[in-house]
Amino acid sequence: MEMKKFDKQEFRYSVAYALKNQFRKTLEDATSQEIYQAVAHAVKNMIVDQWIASRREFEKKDAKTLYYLSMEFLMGRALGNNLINLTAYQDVKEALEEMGLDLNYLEDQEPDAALGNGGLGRLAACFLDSLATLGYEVYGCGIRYHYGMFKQKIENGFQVEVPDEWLKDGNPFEVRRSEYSKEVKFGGYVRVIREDGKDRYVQEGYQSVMAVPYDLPIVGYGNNVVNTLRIWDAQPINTFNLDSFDKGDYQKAVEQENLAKNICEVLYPNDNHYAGKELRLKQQYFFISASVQRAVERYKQNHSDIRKFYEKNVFQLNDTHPTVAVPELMRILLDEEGLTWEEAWDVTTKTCAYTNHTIMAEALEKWPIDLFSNLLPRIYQIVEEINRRFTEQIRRMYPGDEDRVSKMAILYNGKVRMAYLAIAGSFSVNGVARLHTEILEKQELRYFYEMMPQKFNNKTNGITQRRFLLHGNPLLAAWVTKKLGTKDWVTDLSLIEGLKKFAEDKTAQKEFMEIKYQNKVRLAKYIKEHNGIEVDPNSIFDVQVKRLHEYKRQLMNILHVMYLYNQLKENPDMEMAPRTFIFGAKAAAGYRRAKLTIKLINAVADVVNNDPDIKGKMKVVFIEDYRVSNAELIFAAADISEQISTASKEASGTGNMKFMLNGAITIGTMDGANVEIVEEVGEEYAFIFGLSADEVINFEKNGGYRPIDMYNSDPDIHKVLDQLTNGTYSNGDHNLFKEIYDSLLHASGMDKADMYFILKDFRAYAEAEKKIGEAYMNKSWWAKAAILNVACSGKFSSDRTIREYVEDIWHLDRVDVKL
Ligand code: 26Q
Repeated sequence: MEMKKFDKQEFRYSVAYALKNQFRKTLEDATSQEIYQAVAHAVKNMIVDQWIASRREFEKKDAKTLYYLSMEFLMGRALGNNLINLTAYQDVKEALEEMGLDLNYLEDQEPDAALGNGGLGRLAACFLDSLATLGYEVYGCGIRYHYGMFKQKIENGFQVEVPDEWLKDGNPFEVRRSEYSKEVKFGGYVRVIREDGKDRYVQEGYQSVMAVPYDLPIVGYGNNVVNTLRIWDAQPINTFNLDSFDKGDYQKAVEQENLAKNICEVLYPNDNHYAGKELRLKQQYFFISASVQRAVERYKQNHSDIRKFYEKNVFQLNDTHPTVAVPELMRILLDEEGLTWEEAWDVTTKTCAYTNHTIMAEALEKWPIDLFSNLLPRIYQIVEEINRRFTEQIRRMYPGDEDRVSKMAILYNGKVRMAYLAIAGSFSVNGVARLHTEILEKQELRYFYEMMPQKFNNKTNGITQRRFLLHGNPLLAAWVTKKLGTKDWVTDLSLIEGLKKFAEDKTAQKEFMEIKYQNKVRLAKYIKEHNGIEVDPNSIFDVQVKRLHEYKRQLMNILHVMYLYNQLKENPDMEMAPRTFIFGAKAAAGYRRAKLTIKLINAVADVVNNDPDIKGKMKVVFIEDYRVSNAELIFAAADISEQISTASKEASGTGNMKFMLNGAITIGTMDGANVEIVEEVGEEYAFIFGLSADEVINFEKNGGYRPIDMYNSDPDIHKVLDQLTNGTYSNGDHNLFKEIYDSLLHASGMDKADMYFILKDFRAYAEAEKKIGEAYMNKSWWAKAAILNVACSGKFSSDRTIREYVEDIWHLDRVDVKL
């Protein structure tokens, strides 16, 4: 691999040039934001030649192209990551120091690109990093939301959502590509025109917008490969381009302008929850239609037989959100390319592949047919025909089994079931961890698995070690390199198992614990600056950071904190290792119970942190605005990783892997990828507790369990629950947390009491937490366990995940880029 050498002089010149050109300023009078922008421009300048060379090389090889279609790309900051992958981080840091500038400080001037909610969006970002690093061509296709994931403020303990103005100062890395703009049509009706004995379908009376792509570079690590994240923005159709029919229609011009304004305005902040909003479907079709149109156009530039489209292109659907790609590709092949239905279906089902990220019923997309067919009339016709043929096929395979047909139909009960459409239209269906895939095959999608087992496969998630170790934890990264005697783990994480032999080495243990301590000091400083709370870096940092959702059971965590506090109040001299319970989580803006849980955490923090009786033995911190950039600091500083979802509910989890890579020990249930984490590191180096997935599923099938019995029989649980309604944490207000209390003890509407088995698992959880306290007293055991966690994290690199996708699903061609 040959890299261009870093030219310090050229870089300094490049920064000064950008400052002058963009802001007509010199270093002396520029603001920090302007200097960041200028540095970013200089870095983009280092990237563009590789970007161009990569396109040329992929084209020369006629490499197969992956389109990773996703409503979310949770990229975080680009500057530091790009420098890391250009292998220029140190050089640039030094060059900037000579100019009197601090790279870390400049990195902090960049807003996170938060075009995603949580796991699914961040997975897409990790995959792009791995694909470029491994030398495969991909276009990440998504939406250029003007407002990403909201910024979270905590006021009086409550979450307040503030708009995320990430584009306010412009985005120095993006390139607008108006030459690839595509028109996208909504509404109207379909007219059938009879032409030479064939029917032609044309959409009329529609409204349309222009989709304009913006490209962001995705830099591979040390290999000159640069891929593209293409995010589409909407622009009103130029009135000059209106159909002669519509010219002078003022009303329509205004409506189309509004449509363009609305479509890309904001990311829906729901994680794992479907809300049937029309605008959301508009967003989906908007970026899918533009992406598919462009993919077909690009293929046709160098290939003549559209029937072989699938040989050079593959579409990966990131959950069901991009599923309209199936009927949209059909539409283009049928209506614009003139293929027969059989030919078009052959191409489509050899091009599309679907990833499922959840089994939570409330997350499944089911669009009302009237909404769907009014917005996308031609697409709906195609879905009807797909459904007609699909149900016919079911009837052929299972004659007389109408029950099965209704369970599998794409159109059912006035709804379009997007997951079923995705499965019917794809050649591959994958889950994101072994347990999750098994549950799909045996429970949620069992009829589909029975009918087409060959489509189903597992791809256990992964994370990129470039961002979450090399960039996020430079001290540990340097130590790993020193101990292994090589930096090759950066592109081959399996090598990290070489650390195993140091797990019991006293010097290594001391060095490791010292690094963890330094990272805890760094996080403590961040918490002091951003939350105004002092935390003790000598205490155990017990951390739960992830989206707030009932199934993730942040509530169980804070109930345990309340329980522990009660114990300490009764017995202030109780021997225990000091603990800092750290939370970070955004709740969907409309998710009342989740927001109330945030208030509860902050209310408990207020009481506990201000109580002198407990002599600093415990603290509770809620970190405001948890996001990719501060996540990097948090993982590096964690001792304990809380992965306590109700078994069977967390498809995989990826935070669990980021903690492990940074030497935190897991307390968790046997859920999602936790199962595989424990398999790698060994059960004795994790704290596993609680119901198994099978047990949970069995309870659910038999109508739940009786939490009221636990309340009546366990005095500690009784006391904690009563504190929710006796004003202990609410200045005497008995009502504030009543909803939470009720959710644990009483069924309501469709919901069973304690749907997520919090009280059922509480004792086991408290026991596991207690073992943590005891284990921490034994410093050498702890260091060994932590080092083993790092050493056994090799499987969880997204490089491994991507290799499996390439091998089993995508079959991409690897490319070398020389400059
Ligand atoms: C759907 C319809 C309308 C509005 C929003 C949505 C929506 C948005 C985001 C539905 C789901 C999501 C996000 C899901 C998600 O992040 N799932 C997580 O995916 C991770 C990567 O595979 C897994 O590790 C997690 O276990 C899973 O929860």
